[in-house]
Amino acid sequence: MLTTDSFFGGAPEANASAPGRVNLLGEHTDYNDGFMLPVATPQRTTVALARSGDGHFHFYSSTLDAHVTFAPDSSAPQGFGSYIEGCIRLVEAEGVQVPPLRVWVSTDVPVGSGLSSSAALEVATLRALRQLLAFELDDVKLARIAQRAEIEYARVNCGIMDQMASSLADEGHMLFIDARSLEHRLAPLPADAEIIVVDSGVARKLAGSKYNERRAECEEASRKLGVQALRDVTDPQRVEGLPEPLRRRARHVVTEDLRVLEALEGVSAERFGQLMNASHTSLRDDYEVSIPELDELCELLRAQDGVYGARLTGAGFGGACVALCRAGSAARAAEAALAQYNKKDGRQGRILIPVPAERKENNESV
Ligand code: NG1
Repeated sequence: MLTTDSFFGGAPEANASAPGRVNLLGEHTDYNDGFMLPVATPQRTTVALARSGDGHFHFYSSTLDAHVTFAPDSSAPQGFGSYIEGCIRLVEAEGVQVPPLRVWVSTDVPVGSGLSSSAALEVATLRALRQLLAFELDDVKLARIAQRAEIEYARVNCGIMDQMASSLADEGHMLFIDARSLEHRLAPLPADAEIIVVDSGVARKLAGSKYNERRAECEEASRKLGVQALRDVTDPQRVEGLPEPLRRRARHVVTEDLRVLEALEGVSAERFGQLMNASHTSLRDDYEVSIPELDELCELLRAQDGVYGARLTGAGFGGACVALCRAGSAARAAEAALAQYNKKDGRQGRILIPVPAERKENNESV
């Protein structure tokens, strides 16, 4: 594994980092122009840069111990390099000249668990490019470019939540995002509460194809209702005349937006937990993006002392659950839930947040 010293032959010229995100409420609402409430993860991705001086791009991921080299008139092979190349090309498209670079990446954001390691990579890359080349780029525009890198270069047709969260959220607050206007503001977490995130250990295999299917269903529901996007439906009764499964898909999105808006008013931790539970039920029954392991993990988390509510977080079909807990009770609640969950053969659930002490010490990527 290469250190920055050995990769750059000295110090890099720029160095930036960005977090992943955990979404507390507002799932599958971003591509419906709706609302969401993510927080930043304590885990971050770091990107260091320097001019390569040899006419080639060289990307190195110390997490994967993988190296990619390509000439400026060709492209990086699909993989971690696509995200970085996408950011570089899109910055060039903004009129900034980017010289051939050496790019070093390291992350402890868990990959494939729904904490947006890809957005963290894009946002950290753009921050490092902004630092090196000293061009003007505000944090919202940065998020938009990061989202385009994901769509056009990594070929994932995502909404804007992950990149907005990585660019603008912090660990101590929820970031309210309006995906249509990109209006955003930090809001306090419920008083005396903290979050835990527990990975189910189930990889998100169907996420890509089912994600696109859900997007198409939402677009069809909007067309039938004569609205630009489901965000424009504020009365859940309006979806009741839609044919199935569009009725249930639209009902999830419309009620989820209402849950976010209620939570934003500053509800108690108990009420916030109820809204999270209702979100999970809606994702499971109406949106059909849960799996039995996530349902079970949420049940086990809710059964622990001090847990106000729990839901799957991210796109679903595997990945992680997030729970809101009384301050000081999160780690113990997660351990107790996992002790039950992992009793079944082959299960490898684990705590992602709060970052377990031994992982913190080793700065271990998970
Ligand atoms: P994750 O869980 O990071 O794959 C996906 C989308 C988001 C959002 C959520 C569902 C990507 C990269 N991101 O998140 O834009 O739509 O699902 O709320 O696909």
